[in-house]
Amino acid sequence: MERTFIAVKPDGVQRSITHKIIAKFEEKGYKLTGIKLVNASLELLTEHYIEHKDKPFFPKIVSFMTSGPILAMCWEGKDVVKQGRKILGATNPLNADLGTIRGDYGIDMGRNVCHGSDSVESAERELKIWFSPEEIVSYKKDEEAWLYE
Ligand code: YYY
Ligand code: MG
Repeated sequence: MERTFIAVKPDGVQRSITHKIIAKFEEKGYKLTGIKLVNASLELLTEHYIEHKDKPFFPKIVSFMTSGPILAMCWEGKDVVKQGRKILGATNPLNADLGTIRGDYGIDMGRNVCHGSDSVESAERELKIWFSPEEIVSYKKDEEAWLYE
């Protein structure tokens, strides 16, 4: 089954809305297979945001992402990478549809509440950065028979 890396950024943790993000993925039918709070290091974030390393906003995102704990999660299910991005909404919360996390809970781009992997390859890469293999738990849920035909 496909997996994705979803994180609630420091703003989402400080604003006590981690449960809103978890609820969206649970309600859709996705399975939580890894979860932990992380005070991310500069090294970890540089690896995570390697594609943005030379962009002008890189120092800003690193400073924001180290400003408090991040809730790191692994979610599993059919098409979860693409659907996860839809659940989070557009990068700029002002362009994000209402009903999405960023659309419902964000205003500024640099305070957009959450992160979601943008491809299956990114997801595998990011999960390796944030989790050790034993922190991702494999288990069966009975409701899967009612979710998948
Ligand atoms: O994947 P996603 O998070 O939707 O956007 P990215 O283009 O990968 O940028 C990562 C992160 O950086 C974004 O969530 C907000 C922040 N950011 C910013 O603060 N200012 C920009 N001009 C672009 C991105
Ligand atoms: Mg991205």
